[in-house]
Amino acid sequence: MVIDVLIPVLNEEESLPLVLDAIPKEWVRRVVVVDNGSTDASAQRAREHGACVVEEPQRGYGAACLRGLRMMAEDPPDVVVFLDGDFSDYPEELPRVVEPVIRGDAEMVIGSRTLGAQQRGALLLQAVWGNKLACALMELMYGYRFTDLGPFRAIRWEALEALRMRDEDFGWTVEMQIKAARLGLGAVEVPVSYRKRVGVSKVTGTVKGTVMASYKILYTLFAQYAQELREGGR
Ligand SMILES: Nc1nc2c(ncn2[C@@H]2O[C@H](COP(=O)(O)OP(=O)(O)OP(=O)(O)O)[C@@H](O)[C@H]2O)c(=O)[nH]1
Ligand SMILES: [Mg+2]
Repeated sequence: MVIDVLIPVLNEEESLPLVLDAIPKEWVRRVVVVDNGSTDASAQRAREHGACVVEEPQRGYGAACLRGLRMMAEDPPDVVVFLDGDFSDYPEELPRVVEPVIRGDAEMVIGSRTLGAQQRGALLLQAVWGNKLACALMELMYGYRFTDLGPFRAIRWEALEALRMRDEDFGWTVEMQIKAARLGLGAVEVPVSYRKRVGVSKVTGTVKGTVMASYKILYTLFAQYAQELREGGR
């Protein structure tokens, strides 16, 4: 199976080399770093550490992921692994995250930080509670039991295409999960470890990021559910 890794990045020059060097190379065909208009040396560091770099000027986590996927579509892998560029995740756990897909046990695997070993203070309180709420709502809506909206995840290319991902910012992770639930994709979670990031926080470590992410996650959940009800009612 061909595995590609996608890393959306905004100003992560310190952490990105650590992330790239920790990816188990023998498992991966290519690593695509999407540089989302970084003003530091992220793109240069990415190239130095063996990644393909694509640029996406439109800010936003989802916009960067969509750009990376458009690039991959020219020669798609069997499996895409998403990973953050801040060195909070442990890239060496990649085999654990892709194995259920390789074995054919799942179409999508979410690396759950709540099931795994977390460094104290790595997952901020707002992230813990926000994820709990989002997961509880998904369970109520679809009976799918997730424990996290973690960024470290793997999905088969065809499954990802079927999801028709659209979110251009903070709703990206929850959109993938709720659409997977709507389509009835085989999804599992595996525990992943999590530590404090290297460098400056962009999302849950900032008030603005937290408010925007919370709003967008809840909006995405209810918008998807409303669409489901409308379509179900036809
Ligand atoms: N492409 C892109 N990436 C972003 C943007 N904002 C954040 N990121 C990246 O998304 C990942 C997660 O952002 P973080 O700042 O770590 O947010 P977080 O994980 O909620 O919070 P921390 O506790 O600080 O780790 C990192 O790899 C960032 O570089 C953005 O606007 N565009
Ligand atoms: Mg982070």
